[in-house]
Amino acid sequence: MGYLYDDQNIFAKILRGEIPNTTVLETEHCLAFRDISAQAPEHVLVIPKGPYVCFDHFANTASAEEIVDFTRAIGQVTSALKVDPGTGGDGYRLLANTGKDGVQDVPHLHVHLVAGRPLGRMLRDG
Ligand code: DGP
Repeated sequence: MGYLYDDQNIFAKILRGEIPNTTVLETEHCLAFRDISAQAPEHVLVIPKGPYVCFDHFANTASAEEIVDFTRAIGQVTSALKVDPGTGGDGYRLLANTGKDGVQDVPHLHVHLVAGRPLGRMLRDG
């Protein structure tokens, strides 16, 4: 079964400028903006501009240029937030909630980048 992209999802509206956002970084193929319900001092969502529902949809069908841009954008955001350990930052966590079991609320691929406090271990809730 393939993916059907719903262009009325909230991130599609953000990309079209119909809903405001606090942009951290914009590239040719990506937008990074602050999560409206931040769960850490730094909580940024990085999304591709293309109509991809989730990570595997993107990984399997996006162009190499889009994939490189997305990966580099995440790297640039870690630098902008000064959380990258390579330059002395305290680190961060990347999460891409996907589908029903992953509890994905917005059906447009987004990576959560959270940082700014100790984040604990993963998957405590089981
Ligand atoms: P997920 O559960 O992984 O699909 O996360 C969706 C995230 O999107 C959630 O952390 C809250 C955030 N969010 C929802 N609506 C908006 C919005 O209108 N603006 C911004 N900046 N973030 C939003």
